[in-house]
Amino acid sequence: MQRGIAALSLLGLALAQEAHRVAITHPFSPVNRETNFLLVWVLVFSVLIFGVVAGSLAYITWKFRAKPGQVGEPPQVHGNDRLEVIWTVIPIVIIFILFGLTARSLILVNKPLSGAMKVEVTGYQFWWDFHYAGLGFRNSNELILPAGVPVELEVTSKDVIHSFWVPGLTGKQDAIPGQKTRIRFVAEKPGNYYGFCAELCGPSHARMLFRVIVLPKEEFERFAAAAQAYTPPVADAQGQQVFQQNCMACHGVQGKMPPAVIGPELGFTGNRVSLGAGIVDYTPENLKAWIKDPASMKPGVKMPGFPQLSEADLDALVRYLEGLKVEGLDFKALPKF
Ligand code: HEC
Ligand SMILES: [Cu+2]
Repeated sequence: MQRGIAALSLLGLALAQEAHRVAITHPFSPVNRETNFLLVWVLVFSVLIFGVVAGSLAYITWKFRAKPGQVGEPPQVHGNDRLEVIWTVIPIVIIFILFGLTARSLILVNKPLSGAMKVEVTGYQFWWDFHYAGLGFRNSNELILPAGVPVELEVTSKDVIHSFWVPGLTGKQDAIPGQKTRIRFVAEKPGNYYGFCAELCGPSHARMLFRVIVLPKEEFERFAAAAQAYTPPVADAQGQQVFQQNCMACHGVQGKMPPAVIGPELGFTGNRVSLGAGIVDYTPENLKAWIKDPASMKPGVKMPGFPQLSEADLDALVRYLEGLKVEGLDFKALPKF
């Protein structure tokens, strides 16, 4: 019993600590503030309607209860024109107010942002690719953005329908094969934001997460410049060889991309805060465990495991991947939202 209570309170604590990941009540962009504004008004009217309906029901039940000594049915009331007009007009007024507020929000949220930075977002089972066509580089599973700069994401999918969602920054947008949907927002505060796939897309849908890394503008510009001029460092020659023999067919390393995009871009692995499309923190241990047996971390994953690699080869490979980074940037220090 006591154990159960302890476990439950631990669970409660954990949930409270992680709640921020899905709480749209902590808006960090004008789009989310708009959604939040709407949420409050819908809630106000819902509470009001619930109060009036439940309250009058309770009152009427009490007022017209059977009195002592009463026999048979009490006098019946048939219709009340004034009351009926009132309870028709009030809901119509409420609907018009909510319609007006919603239309206003929709227009604001969908307004094109001038000078927006464009990023192509592609959903795959079960990861995300981010292509900065204008800047000439790619990253996967971690969308790196400048704070205070409008961005426009062009969202699509290469297999089934996914949905791009960053609760702290923006609403959901479907990623549909063969179609481009747009999502626009300004991330105001630097931080590490949790993102989710919000459309059931297969066995590891729940593990198709991602991160949005919002950097101060100067820091983003430094990263983008370094990414454009990037020559992947070779921290371990043996590791590079193992990579070329086993991984290059599916994984790109900036510029040296495979002919078709099959797996995530690994060019900035050493800068990562997460792995496996946001399911675990980035650490050399998790990286090694992933390469050995990704399916144990992510059921249904489309990457084969590499249990045949020797420990020495694995360690060399991890050292090589760790070295793939832009120096002088630490995304792990960013606050998490
Ligand atoms: C047959 C294609 C294929 C091969 C070969 C392959 N991978 Fe992958 N890899 C994938 C796919 C697909 C994913 C995305 C899995 C997911 O998250 O659903 C992935 C994910 C990863 C990730 C996580 C990336 C991230 O953004 O979180 C790492 C790291 C990785 N692979 C490393 C390797 C290494 C190292 C090798 C070689 C030993 C390798 N992969 C071989 C297809 C492949
Ligand atoms: Cu998905």
